[in-house]
Parts: sequence; structure tokens; C-alpha cells
Amino acid sequence: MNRVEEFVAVERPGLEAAIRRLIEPLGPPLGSAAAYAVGAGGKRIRPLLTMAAHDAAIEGGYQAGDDDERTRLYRVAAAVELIHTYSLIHDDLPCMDDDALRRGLPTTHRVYGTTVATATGAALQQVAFLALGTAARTSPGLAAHLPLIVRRLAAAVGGEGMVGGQLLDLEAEGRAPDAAGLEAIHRAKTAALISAACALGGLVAGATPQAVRALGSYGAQLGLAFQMVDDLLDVTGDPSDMGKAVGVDQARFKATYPAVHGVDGTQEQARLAGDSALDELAELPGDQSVLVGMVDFVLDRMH
Ligand code: GRG
Repeated sequence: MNRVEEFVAVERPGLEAAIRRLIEPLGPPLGSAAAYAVGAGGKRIRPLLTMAAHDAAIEGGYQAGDDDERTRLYRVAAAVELIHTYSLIHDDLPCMDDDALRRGLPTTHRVYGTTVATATGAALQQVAFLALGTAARTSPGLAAHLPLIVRRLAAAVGGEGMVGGQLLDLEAEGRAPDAAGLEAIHRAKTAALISAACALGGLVAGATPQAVRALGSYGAQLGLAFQMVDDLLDVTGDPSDMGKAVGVDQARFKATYPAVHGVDGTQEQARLAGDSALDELAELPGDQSVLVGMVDFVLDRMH
């Protein structure tokens, strides 16, 4: 087992329990649709990054022992995953990408209908922000950072971040994309949330502003690399491995990295973004091994 696999084996059960606990209070049909969407699988990259970023920001590394503190971190990490889940549910809707399959299963709106799927995405955002407040309720240390945590996450997913990026992406369909426009779309649509996931881990750890900035920059670069690889897999991937149709971006004339830089150029850009991500880790005081391994994990998906 490599370092990332070890980390996932230790942390994923706590994370999954936190995700389940957060959506439990949603009654039917929202609760069932939310459970379907989060239960359909997923790599949990963003919340695992929140946890790994937290550990990288702790002087001397995280020492197991304070269960309450870990539970609060799981809750914050789970909130990040619920925001991601909302974005996937909405991304698949007929008014957006109109996808039938996600993670090898029918998309949420194909099972629960468009109205319930739309409402579930909206409700998951509220559940995520509620979870941040709940996590801070029992910790004066975390409560002190709550305003920043909320601002960081809200900025990442709003009009200047994920939602704005999604609109730019949809507007760019069918037009010849240029390199700068492409990066602007993906910085907002994909990298902003991954960056916030990492910064939040630092904020929960009470890291210095410099460390939080470094984690955010690491996440932004990793997020760009992640999107490049995601675009490559749409060109080169196998639908049965991907759990969704491939070749879709090209068919819709989407603004993708391979469309602008070619397959080889995109691979090269992804490696460069991975290197930039690694450069940001130099000054962090804790255990950086999982964050280093995450870069390899993202880049290895290219092959
Ligand atoms: C209301 C305009 C409006 C927008 C809603 C839909 C939306 C917000 C944003 C789209 C964000 C999005 C889907 C970005 C793509 C990011 C991406 C590459 C997702 C795939 O992530 P993985 O591979 O998925 O981590 P798993 O399945 O592993 O969780």
C-alpha cells in the first residue's frame, strides 16, 4: 500500500460516517436522492484533501488521540464532499450537461426526476454550510476561524468560483476556445473547490495565513491538473472504467485541454501543474506525504 492508500484506508470510514450523518436529517424525497447521489461511489478526493491538508499544517504531524477534533474535521471534510455532490447532480441535469450516467449508475435526475434532483442539490449546499456551523459549535478554536472558513468555501463555489465557471463552460460550448479562456473556466469550475478543500484543512488546523495560502495554491494547481486529466480521460478513457460515456466533450465542442493543447501538450501541462502544486508544500510544518502522493494519484490516472 502506498501512503495515499494507507491514508484512505484509515480515514475513509470516519469520513463516510460523517457524510451519512449529515444527510440523515433530510426527509424523503431529498434524503433518498441525497443518499443515492453520495452512495453512488466517488473517489472522495476533495474531503480527503481537506484531511491531508489539515495534517500537513499541524506542526510535527497529526497524532491520533483527540477523537472530538477528528470528528469535527470529518464533518468539515464531509461538507466539502456534499458541495461537490450538489455540483455533480446539477451538472448532469437536462439544462446543463444532460447526462444519463454518473459513476456507472443512472444520474440522480434519471432516478428521482428533475425537480427532486434540483432540490436535492440546493438542499445539499445548505446542509454543507450548516455542518460548518455545527462543527464549530463545540470548539472555540474552530469557532474563531469559522468566518474565514465560510467565506473561503462560499467564494469558491459562488459566481466567482464553481457556479461562475460552470456558466462560462456552458457558454464556451461550440466556440473555438483559447488557452487563457480555458484556464479561466477551469480555475473557477474545478480548481476553486479543490483549492478551498485544501485551505479549509489548514484553517481547521489553525495554520498560519502563509500555510493556508500555500495549501490553497497547492489545491488550485492540483485542481487544474485534475481537470486536465479528466479531459484527457474523456478522449482516451474506457467508458466501463469511467462509469460514464466518453468522447462527450468533443461531441459537444466543449472547451477542453486536449482541444486546445492536444493530448501530448495536455499531459505536459498536467505534469507542470503537478510540479507547481508540489512546490507549494515546501514550507508546511506537518506531514506532507499524502499531499505529495495525491499529485501522483492525479497524474497516474493519465496512464
Ligand atoms: C447553478 C450554474 C449553476 C451551476 C451549479 C453544476 C455546477 C454548479 C458546477 C459544475 C462543477 C463541476 C461538475 C465540475 C467538474 C469537476 C469534475 C472534474 C468532477 C469530477 O470529479 P471527480 O472525478 O468525481 O472527483 P467523483 O465521482 O470521484 O466524485
